[in-house]
Amino acid sequence: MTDIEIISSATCPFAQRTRMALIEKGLDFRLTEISLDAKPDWFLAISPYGKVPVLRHGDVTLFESAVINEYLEDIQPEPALLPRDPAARAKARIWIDFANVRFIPHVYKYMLAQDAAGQDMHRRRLLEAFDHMETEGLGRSGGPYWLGRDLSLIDLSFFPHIERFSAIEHYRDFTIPASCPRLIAWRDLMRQRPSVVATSASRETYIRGWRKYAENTSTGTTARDMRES
Ligand SMILES: N[C@@H](CCC(=O)N[C@@H](CS)C(=O)NCC(=O)O)C(=O)O
Repeated sequence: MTDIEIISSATCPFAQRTRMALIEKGLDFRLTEISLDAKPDWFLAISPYGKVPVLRHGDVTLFESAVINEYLEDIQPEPALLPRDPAARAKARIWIDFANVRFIPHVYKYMLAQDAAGQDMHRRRLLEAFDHMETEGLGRSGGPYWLGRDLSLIDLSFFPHIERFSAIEHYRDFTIPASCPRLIAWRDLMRQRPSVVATSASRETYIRGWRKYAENTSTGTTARDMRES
């Protein structure tokens, strides 16, 4: 029996990052799914923000998907998902920060916004982010992955939310623009990876899951944090 456990909720994109990293590294893990609508007390005791994913590994308990993925990189360096060179490693972390701070929040805020002005603003921010990702990310590396030939934690950080644009398109009639062909080719290549196949759900499932954001009815901490930030 494996001693790594991931606590997730069905189709959480942040937990998907971590599940993909575990699969890419060939690490066995146990998946425990909880309902975010009825968070168990044992979960609240180990998740200070009330969010999944949480990783338990022996006596180590961690939260925040980007931090968990770096921990996995440290305990299982092969296959490497970050460059070894310190400067290249730092630059990779800048992209992961970009995903967390400058891209993903606009996805949620765009969905939560119920008025045209709010939606327009976050749609514009997403278009700027897509342009930056296309030219400065995949454009500079030459692809097919974010850092070139090999998959990295950057690809894992962006992919789950890129994949959820099928639901965003359903609710907001907006998706990755045709002016980003590298991004579209990257998404299609990522979809073929076993780590994606094993952790993905159908478009219908994503549409069901994102209704609470699209209609701004979510009572969860993710929506609350996005409304307040
Ligand atoms: N920054 C966190 C975000 C995690 C997150 O927002 N998870 C969502 C599920 S996808 C959650 O658990 N939300 C709790 C809630 O909405 O009550 C990470 O990267 O792990």
